[in-house]
Amino acid sequence: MSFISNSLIIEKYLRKDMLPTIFCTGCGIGSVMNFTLRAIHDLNIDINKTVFVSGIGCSSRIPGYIYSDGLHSLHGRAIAYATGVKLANPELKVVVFTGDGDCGAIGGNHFLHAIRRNIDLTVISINNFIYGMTGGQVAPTTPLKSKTTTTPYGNIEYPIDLSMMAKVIGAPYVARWTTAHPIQCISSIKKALQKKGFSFVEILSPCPTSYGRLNKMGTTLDMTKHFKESTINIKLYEKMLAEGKTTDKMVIGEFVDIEKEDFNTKYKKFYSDLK
Ligand SMILES: Cc1ncc(C[n+]2csc(CCOP(=O)(O)OP(=O)(O)O)c2C)c(N)n1
Ligand code: SF4
Repeated sequence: MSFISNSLIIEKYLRKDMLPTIFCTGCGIGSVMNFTLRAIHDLNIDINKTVFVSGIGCSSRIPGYIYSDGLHSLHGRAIAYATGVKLANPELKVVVFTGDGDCGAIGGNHFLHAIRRNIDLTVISINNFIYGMTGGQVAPTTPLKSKTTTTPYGNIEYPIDLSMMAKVIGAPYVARWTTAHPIQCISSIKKALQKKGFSFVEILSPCPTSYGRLNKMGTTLDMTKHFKESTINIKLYEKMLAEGKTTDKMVIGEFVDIEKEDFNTKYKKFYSDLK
């Protein structure tokens, strides 16, 4: 567990001239940034050899606040830029922050193929079930019946499950938690940062301004309680399934943790064998 204080996190890792952040009061994005920096601190990772990459969205603003090299790129293209960074300099640790829209809609293709290639990236997807930055439009992760500004009577499209997508395509590390699970988030981000290959951590996060307000979910505290009540750990879920029971709750936990040769290692071996 991380024992560094918030003020030390700010002192050591943030660009103070960029503060305060643009995040609304009660938004979960700041918590995800905090979890990531705690994981980096605990692992003693050299921030000067780490590049933070993002697309466009509220969640994609994170790299701008971290005192390190970063790329705030185009909507949906964070993973494509990150792939370029990793191929150009395999010594760098490359961390992507991506919204659920950025990752699963416009960037879905890059997400899929980076997993398929097993590029050594840590991708942290902040899933607030909506397009936060542009005013609360429907996202590919918006649950059925949920209200957004483009589905004022409720969403009728089935949502995609980003973590299950990452699992079936073959990512060697996949976990999903919520901002109501800080210890688990930090622990999974640490595992993801140490994994050689594509690691994916999805964090369900409150957007009180759009998703919460439109769906009458109350304050951030209410939304946080809702995350605890509406999720079930994979271990418990599997036990339930074995007993022939089922649940509507969203499954959270660690879904994959395996070893699998990453693209850069394969590439290096392939060309040295040709010589
Ligand atoms: C090519 C392109 N299309 C659309 C947009 C408009 N746009 C900016 S952010 C965004 C969605 C943001 O939602 P998400 O990725 O889930 O991130 P959040 O803001 O919720 O963190 C969209 C559609 C854009 N900037 N560029
Ligand atoms: S609009 Fe939503 S996601 Fe964006 S900063 Fe505000 S609360 Fe966070």
